[in-house]
Amino acid sequence: MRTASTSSTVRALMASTRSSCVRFVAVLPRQIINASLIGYDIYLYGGQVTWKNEHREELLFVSSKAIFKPPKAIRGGITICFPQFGSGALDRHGFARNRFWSIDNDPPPFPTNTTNKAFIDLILKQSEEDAKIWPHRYEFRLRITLGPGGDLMLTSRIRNTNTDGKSFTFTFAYHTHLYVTDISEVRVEGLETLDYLDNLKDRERFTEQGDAITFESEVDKIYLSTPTKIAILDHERKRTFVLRKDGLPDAVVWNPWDKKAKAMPDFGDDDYMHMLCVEAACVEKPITLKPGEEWKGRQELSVVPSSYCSGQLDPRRALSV
Ligand code: TA6
Repeated sequence: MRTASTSSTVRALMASTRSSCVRFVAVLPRQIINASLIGYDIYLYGGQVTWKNEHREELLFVSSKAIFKPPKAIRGGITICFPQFGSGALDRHGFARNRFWSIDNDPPPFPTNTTNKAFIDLILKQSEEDAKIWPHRYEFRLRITLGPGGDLMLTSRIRNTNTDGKSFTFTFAYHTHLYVTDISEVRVEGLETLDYLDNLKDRERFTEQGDAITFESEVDKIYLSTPTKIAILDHERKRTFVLRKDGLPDAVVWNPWDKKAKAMPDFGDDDYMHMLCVEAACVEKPITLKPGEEWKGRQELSVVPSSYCSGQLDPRRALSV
């Protein structure tokens, strides 16, 4: 792990194995962040990330039945969906989540307005095997950054490196499993009144009604042209996740609820009560890159105390953090 300014502040990057998934435990240097335990785990299989606070509590949900072994992606954390979100010509959610990524030990600097950040770059490129199912050369650079306050930022840079002059097209999502105390006490702010595609109804288009998004049954929606900031309020714990995004116009919201939870072998029967997926995504309008072109998509997560006034959560305060 490096800071944006210098690599000499590397403090801890330990590799361990959990079954056959290589796992890196990255801990921020003490001089960068007071609570040195705030951190994330990175799994090279799928480039998956989990995220903890200063009490070593998981901020992202990881299934109680998660399988830390290929070929499936780990059920939890943040999964990369590329080059296809959902179903289509490729396997569901694309192949990136089912490949081993490598670490770039000498990453290029990105333009950034904050210097006090620690980051690690993962890289995925075309393999011979993938060329048969998706015949495009690309470089996917995933930068995982931990901000001074413990914020988790993922920046994806995907470049078309085709030498045959061909463009390629893809859809994308940061499949983000948030840990929530009790799903029935969760409220999402920032998506109300927007249009969405309902995955439970063959992606039929609807408009969200009402002034609050709460949960009492299965939900699987792709909200379109969403604002760059979404708040997920965990009423029970009085804490709010703030999701900021850039380059990713859509937002997926998913909870399988009880029946589907029971049908998933790597998901505990009651896990649905403690998970909500809110995912910065680009689904409705796929991205096309010509050779040499690069696309960038960023998702940043932070946790703040919820504002709680007279029994009502105040969305304006949550969103202005
Ligand atoms: O992001 C929501 C979603 O596309 C849902 O449709 C749901 O099935 C979920 O992803 C999980 O997909 P997976 O292939 O990981 O089981």
